[in-house]
Amino acid sequence: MPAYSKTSLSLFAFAMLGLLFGACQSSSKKDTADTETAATDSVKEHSLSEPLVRDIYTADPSAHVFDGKIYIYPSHDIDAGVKEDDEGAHFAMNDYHILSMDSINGNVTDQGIGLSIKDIPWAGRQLWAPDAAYKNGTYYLYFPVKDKQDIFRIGVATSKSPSGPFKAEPKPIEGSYSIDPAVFTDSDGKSYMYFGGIWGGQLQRWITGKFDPNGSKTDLKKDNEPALSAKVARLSNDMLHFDEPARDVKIVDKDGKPLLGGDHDRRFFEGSWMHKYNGKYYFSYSTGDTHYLAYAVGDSPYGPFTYQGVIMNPVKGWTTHHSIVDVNGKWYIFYHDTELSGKTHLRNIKVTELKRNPDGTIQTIEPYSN
Ligand code: FUB
Repeated sequence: MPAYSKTSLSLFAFAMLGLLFGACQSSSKKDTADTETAATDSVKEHSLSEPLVRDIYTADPSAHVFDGKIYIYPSHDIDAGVKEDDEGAHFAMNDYHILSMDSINGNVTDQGIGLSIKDIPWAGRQLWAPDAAYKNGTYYLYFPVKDKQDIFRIGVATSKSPSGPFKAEPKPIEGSYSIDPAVFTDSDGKSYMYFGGIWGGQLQRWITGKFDPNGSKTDLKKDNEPALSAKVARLSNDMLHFDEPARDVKIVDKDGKPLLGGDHDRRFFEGSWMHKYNGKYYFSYSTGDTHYLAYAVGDSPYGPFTYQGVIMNPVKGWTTHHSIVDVNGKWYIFYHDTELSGKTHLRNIKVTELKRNPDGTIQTIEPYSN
């Protein structure tokens, strides 16, 4: 989850602004700010949807319907003054604000801080994309954060209310690593956690099953080998542990062949999500450095999943991360871009309808008009 600028945005306005930005690099801070304002104005004009929240920066929205209300569990982006690097050090978030809405077009209520890094006993730095789940009267907040050795682990915190505050368990979930937990509960009541992210998310450092401190900081660059997979593990009945060792989430092409590491437009990078539609399991994810939200479909929560296509074309900003939720029989995708700030690490969440074709395939969303 690094900080390169996106190459695939095609809007003419963005290209022009890029030239302008290049020409202004040696100018004052004010000139840069003016350019960013112009950039965000252009995004605003062409955007499919509006930012849901404007007074704080939010990203990585995991949305759920709990008790008939929509709850959103996003990252809370801040400008911590940390220098940008390939591993996303500048994404230095410290807490989560939980948001709620009575309906998709309704007002958004900020329920306040649901969990702070200072209240997680084992945490070091960088509170990244969370998710939430409900079971037997308790709400669970799952979160990735680097431990004191600077290794990403996944923790869990509990509350009796979907809006928190949440209390963190004293240790990370045993057997967990990397980032971006997404918890899916199947119709039979069993819950599964999907997780993992390459580059800054450290998944490539776990290929042997143990953390390799000298491992690659970015991709493995093994283009002709099967791509790194997201992981999935069934959760225990108390939702606090893995019930089994994590397995690979295999994504294959239409001929049943695994997607390769060099297939950057289609292979998994980060930001897993799972939803079920008409008995099929839809695994969706970000392709990272090519900035697509893509999906693959399978017959079991474990897969294998056959690649189907793109759910959303690239948004403004390096990262792209989403969730898909059924609200009263209509499906929505929550996502983020950088409309408000024009800066990679200061994002804002959005929502739009997800439409399907009669055969269940998802129609590709274009987040900006030309
Ligand atoms: O918000 C930090 C990271 O950026 C998330 O964990 C990734 O999915 C990307 O959106």
